[in-house]
Amino acid sequence: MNGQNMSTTIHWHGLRVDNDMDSEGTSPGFMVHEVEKLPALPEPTQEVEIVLNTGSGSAFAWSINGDVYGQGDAIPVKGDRPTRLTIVEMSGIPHPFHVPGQFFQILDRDDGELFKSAQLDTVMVNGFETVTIQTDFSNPGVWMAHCHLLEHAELGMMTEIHVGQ
Ligand SMILES: [Cu+2]
Repeated sequence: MNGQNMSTTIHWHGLRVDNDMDSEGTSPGFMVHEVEKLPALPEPTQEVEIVLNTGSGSAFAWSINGDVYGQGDAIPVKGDRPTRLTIVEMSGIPHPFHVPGQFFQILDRDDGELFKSAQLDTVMVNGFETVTIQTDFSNPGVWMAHCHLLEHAELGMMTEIHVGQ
């Protein structure tokens, strides 16, 4: 589902769906809503780059922004402001990338289907692909962003996003 080209694990989060979007273009039980016309997004006032790659020096490690989880710094962002995230895949391997606690919309991608939804929390980033998404970071706190292939997450493809007030 969701145009993903490989299997992954799924866990459901509470999705905030406007009443006028409910059941639009979906089957009963589906919680992801695809709509043709989304509200125009505000211009982003902060930008974050997330680089997905293997871990340096090991064929059995995965990294975000050059760091295997636990070796690097968290990503600090200011909350409640439109933020553009550029996710760059460098290894050639696809990763379903999960940004917990927030919802985002895909702005642009190099290949794959441009899935039109304002309610995503995971996006498939294909090998060597760059995907640009936008979120408001409306949910403050410490959130563990990670690849949703759990073996990649366990081998380091996780990072903390610290969403401030
Ligand atoms: Cu992965």
